Amino acid sequence: MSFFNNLKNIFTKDSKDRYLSGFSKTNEAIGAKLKIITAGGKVDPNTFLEELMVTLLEADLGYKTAELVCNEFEKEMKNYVAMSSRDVFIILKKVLKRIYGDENSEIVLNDNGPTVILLVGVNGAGKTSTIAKLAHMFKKEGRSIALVAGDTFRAGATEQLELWANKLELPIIKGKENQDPSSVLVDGCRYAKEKQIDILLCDTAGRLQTKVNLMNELSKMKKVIGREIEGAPHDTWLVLDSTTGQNGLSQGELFNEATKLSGIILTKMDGTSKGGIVIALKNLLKVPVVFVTMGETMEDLRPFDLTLYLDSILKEMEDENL
Ligand SMILES: Nc1nc2c(ncn2[C@@H]2O[C@H](COP(=O)(O)OP(=O)(O)OP(=O)(O)O)[C@@H](O)[C@H]2O)c(=O)[nH]1
Ligand SMILES: [Mg+2]
Repeated sequence: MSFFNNLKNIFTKDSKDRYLSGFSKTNEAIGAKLKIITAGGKVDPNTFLEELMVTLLEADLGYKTAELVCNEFEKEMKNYVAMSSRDVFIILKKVLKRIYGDENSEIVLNDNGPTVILLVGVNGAGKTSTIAKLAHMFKKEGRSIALVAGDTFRAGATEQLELWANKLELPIIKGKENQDPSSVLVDGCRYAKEKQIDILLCDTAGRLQTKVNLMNELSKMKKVIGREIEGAPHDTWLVLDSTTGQNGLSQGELFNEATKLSGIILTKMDGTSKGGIVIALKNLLKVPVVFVTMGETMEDLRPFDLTLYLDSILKEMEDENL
């Protein structure tokens, strides 16, 4: 079984409830709202599409993706004489699944040495705490892990990661304040090769997607890591705060241009009704969401699972139709 599917099996099999609670605010925004609109079991097609559009926009699917969902929904609607709320539930799930497309979230482990994973994103998105959550998950899965404190810019950033490293009893490779982050990453790669570490998780400083020199710094980091370990970084994940709203799409676009992302980690799902951004990101950027976080403890990370996600954001409607 692939590494990612194995993680899914271990960490999502019995955690449907955690998914549901993590997406409860988005479920309020989509599932509960549509449940009210479709209550009584008869849907007027003329007004429903308008209401669907507003609901999807409020859940942060963004205009383009919400419009696509409504168009696809309208096509499906034609097969129905009168639509019950159960029909709406079934059609919407089918349409969202189709628009999301292939789940395509695989983590390819390096067979010939350490797998290097780089986390990037704007300030405060959740990079450092997500590194701790990932380390905890991968460690539980039986992998050897080391952390690299690649944020040499913000005062206290290294200490923050060090606290997690101590808690998780993991080695940490760090530099001095304001040291070139690329050189710290090189040290990390050399350490990982020497100690035969399975997965090297690299933290980076928060940066605005519009600051060209900071985005170029990321390209440099990727280049130097690639010189140390063939194919590294094997994954570059954008950590995106899901409460940000549509600016998340701009972050996705510009980070993808600068560093060719292999996945997105959506954080802080517990605090937002904007979980619809998952669909928008995949539809517009073609970059899959690989993990979601839904709280501040080490356990609050889950591999992304499309079926569980759709069940979670439409939960209220599903209950109606049991
Ligand atoms: N509620 C909630 N809080 C989260 C989640 N993920 C991260 N946080 C909080 O968000 C804050 C910022 O997280 P960090 O991991 O420090 O973010 P960062 O991207 O490393 O920030 P910089 O290093 O400053 O760029 C912390 O208080 C985290 O505890 C989440 O899933 N849910
Ligand atoms: Mg940080």
